Amino acid sequence: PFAHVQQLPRDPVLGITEAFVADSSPRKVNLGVGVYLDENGHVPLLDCVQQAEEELLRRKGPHSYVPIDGIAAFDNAVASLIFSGERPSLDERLVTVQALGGTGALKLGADFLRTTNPSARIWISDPSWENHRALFSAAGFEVETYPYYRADGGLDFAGLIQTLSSLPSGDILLLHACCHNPTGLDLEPYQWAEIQALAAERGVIPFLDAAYLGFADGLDADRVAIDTFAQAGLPFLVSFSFSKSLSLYGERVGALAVVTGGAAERGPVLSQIKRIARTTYSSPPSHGGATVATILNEPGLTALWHDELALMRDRIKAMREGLAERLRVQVPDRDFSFITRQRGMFSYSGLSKEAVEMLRSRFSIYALDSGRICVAALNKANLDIVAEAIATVLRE
Ligand code: PLP
Ligand code: TYF
Repeated sequence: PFAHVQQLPRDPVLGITEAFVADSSPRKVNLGVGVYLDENGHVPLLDCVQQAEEELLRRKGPHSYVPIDGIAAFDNAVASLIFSGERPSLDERLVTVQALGGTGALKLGADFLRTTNPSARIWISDPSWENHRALFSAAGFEVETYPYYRADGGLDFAGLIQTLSSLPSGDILLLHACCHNPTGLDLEPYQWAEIQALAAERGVIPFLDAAYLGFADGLDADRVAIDTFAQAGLPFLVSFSFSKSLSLYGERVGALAVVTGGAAERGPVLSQIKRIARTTYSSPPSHGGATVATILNEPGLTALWHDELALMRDRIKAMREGLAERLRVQVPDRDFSFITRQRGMFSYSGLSKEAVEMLRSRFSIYALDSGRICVAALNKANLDIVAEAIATVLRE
C-alpha cells in the first residue's frame, strides 16, 4: 500500500548532524545544529536541573498522568517567567499550557489558529528557522515570508514594515522574540514598538517564538518584544522552549501562552487548545515539566539557573570574540565584526555553499548550507582549528 509514497528530503539541520555522526575524523566539529555545548564539547547537565531532579527522586512521586494542559505549578511559574511584571494585567485573559518543547508549542498554536482563522496566512521572516515553514504548512497554512536579512548583512526593517502594512486583518505574523535563528539579528526596542502599533492597526495577530530567551542580554532584557506586545494588551501568542535555556533538549519541555481578547475568551480558547493536545498526545510528559516547575518555584534553584544561564551566555560571547579576532588577523581584507554583533547561538557567517562544502569535505567542520554556524559549539580546543579552516576556504 505504500509503493506510491515519495521519499522526502532530510531536515536541513538534523540531516547535517546525521552526516557529522557518520564522519570518523577525530577533529570533526559540528557547528550545524543549534545546541549549546560546554567548554569540553558536551551538552551540559545544569546544576539547577540536577538538584531539581534529585529532589523529585527523593519525593518518590508516582508516574501518574499530567493534566491535558500541563502541570499547574509549571503553567503558573512559566506564565510569570514569560510575562514577568506584565503578568498581573494580563492574567484574567491569559492561557498558558505546557507543550512538547518549543516545536510542540508552535504546533499547538498553529492548529489553534487554523481553527479560529481558517483563511489566514502566516508570515515568517526571510530567512527563518526551517521548521517554521514546514510546521505551519503541515497545519494547513499558506506560509509567506517578509523581508528580514539584507544581502549586506543588515536588517531589512523597511521591507518588513512595508509587508506588514499590506497585510489583511487576521493574518499571523511570526516573530523571533530574541536571538533570531538563523541570522542572529534582532530588532531594536523602537522597531518592536513600531511593529506592535502597525500590527494592531492592521488587525494582524503576532506570534512570538521565544526559544532563546536569556541568551542575548539576559532574561529581563530579552523580554523587550514580549513586553512591548503585553503592554499593548492586544491578543498575541508566545511559544516558549526550555530546550536551550535549561539544556533540557530531550525532555521536550516548553509552553504556549495565548493572550486572548478578554476574560470571556479565556475558557473557550483553553478548551480548544486542550482538544488539540488531547487528540494529538493526550497530555504532556511529566519529568521535564516537574523539573522546570521545581526550579522556577524554588528561589534558590531559580537563582542558580540565572547564574548558569549567564555562564552559557558569556561563554558564547567569548567564543564570538575569539572567532572574530582570529579571522580578523588571518583574513585582514574582510570585516568580521558582525560576528560579535549577532546575538544568540548562531552566526550567519556569509560563507557560500561552496565554502561550507569545502569545510565539510576537507576539515570535517559541519555548518549549514546557508552559512549558519552555531558559535555555542566552539570552545578553546576547536577555536583555532575552526578559524584556520574558515580562513583557508575564504582565501581559495
Ligand atoms: N523555534 C526556534 C526559533 C528554534 O530555533 C527552535 C530550536 O530548537 C525551536 C523553536 C524548537 O524548540 P524545541 O527544540 O524546544 O522544540
Ligand atoms: O535550528 C536549530 O539548529 C535548532 C535545533 O527540526 C533544531 O533549533 C533544528 C531542527 C529541528 C529541531 C531542532
